[in-house]
Amino acid sequence: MNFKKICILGLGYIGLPTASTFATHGVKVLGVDVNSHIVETLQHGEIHIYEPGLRDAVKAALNSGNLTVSTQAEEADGFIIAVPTPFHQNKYGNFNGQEFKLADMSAVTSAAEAIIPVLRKGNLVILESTSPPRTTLELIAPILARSGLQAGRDFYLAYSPERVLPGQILRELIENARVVGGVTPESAKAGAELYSSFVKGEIIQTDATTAEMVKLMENTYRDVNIAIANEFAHLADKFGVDVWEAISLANRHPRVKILNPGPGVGGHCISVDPWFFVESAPELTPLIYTSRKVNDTQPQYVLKMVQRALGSLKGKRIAALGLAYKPDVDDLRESPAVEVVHLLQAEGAQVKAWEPFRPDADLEGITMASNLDDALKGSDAILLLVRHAEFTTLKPADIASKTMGRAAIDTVNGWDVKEWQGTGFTVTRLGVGE
Ligand code: SAJ
Repeated sequence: MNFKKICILGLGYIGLPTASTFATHGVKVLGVDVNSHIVETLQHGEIHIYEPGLRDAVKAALNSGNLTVSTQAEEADGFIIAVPTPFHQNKYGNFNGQEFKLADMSAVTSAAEAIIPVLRKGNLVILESTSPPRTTLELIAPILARSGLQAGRDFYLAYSPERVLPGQILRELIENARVVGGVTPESAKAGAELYSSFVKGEIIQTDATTAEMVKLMENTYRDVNIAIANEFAHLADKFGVDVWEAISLANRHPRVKILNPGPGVGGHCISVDPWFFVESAPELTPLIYTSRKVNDTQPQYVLKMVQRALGSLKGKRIAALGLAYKPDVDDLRESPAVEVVHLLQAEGAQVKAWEPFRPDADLEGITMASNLDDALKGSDAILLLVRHAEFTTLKPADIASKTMGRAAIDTVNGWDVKEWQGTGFTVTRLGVGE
């Protein structure tokens, strides 16, 4: 197939890098977003999210003339849906008394509906948004059938998961292997042809539901493995062991690769996607469900740890370092660090949060520091919540000169305990028992 022009619906963390990468590889792209503010920002050559290299990539794409942006879809040879699939905030499923979260597919539904009036015979439609199994067949195909055209007969329809790691999106988009699952083999082939315009990794063709499962399996596998790391941290705490040392020793075994414990699992992927399996088959997913619960309650474990270090939190002033869901990104979605701050405050602590990637973040009930010094001023304790590179290189002597507080609490193994103790700090670390 020859793809002269494609339309990408959703200009977020996946859609925007994908649009600019297609454009810089010679494909005409119309990037579409329902948020007019995002479209205007891009039209002025600015971007609304932080991802290393993205600003330059978008600029190059716009300057090439291949990327244009709009709030409206137009006729094209191919369409890619890359909108978010969060879960409902106030709606839950229930299985044997166990509550589970439910996917909110409204953005995917709206994006598919926006394609109906511009869909033509011979087009290709690809869903990239992470979705519960069978979404392509049972949600997207029927919506698009309202155009009078049938998926697999009149147009090609496929599911292709993105697998890029925030922080490395532009490189991984090109280098990672890509799975393309079609509702027919011809649909998979058409999808593979489209991605071959820039993907250097292997492009593997399969069916749509397999591709949907592949995506969910990848992130669920990671979630379950982080859950066991968190549980090991609880055990190490109980038995007077340093979990970080124990993990590094266990990982010397040739077939063991334990991940890192921490304050919990955040972001819009790993903390969300396993729920799509649970929702689709709660009777078959007790392990996945329990792992989600372990990771979701990890912020409460951090609260207990802080209480152990500081006693009652009433009136205690805490400098919280990092609010992002993981190191060196600006994304605060589902961030366990944010939840930890809320929990500390509920116990009476006065928390000032410093997030260098989002200093102006506007989070209900959270006081943001304007810089590190501001966070430290008058603090009783310094709490490390995210392993941002600039936090791991902090010098305890420098910190000591800016605050009288001498309690350092590390939830991510970011600090050299001896160095901090040597400067007079009492150090409490997640997963390190006494
Ligand atoms: N985390 C830990 N311990 C670890 C690793 C991560 O607690 O050892 C936490 C992080 O701090 C963060 C969360 O887990 O809060 C998720 O971070 P992550 O780096 O594991 O993953 P994401 O959500 O940024 O990106 C994942 C990736 N999937 C896998 O690695 C299987 C990425 O490739 C996917 O494209 C992305 O989800 C997605 O969009 O689905």
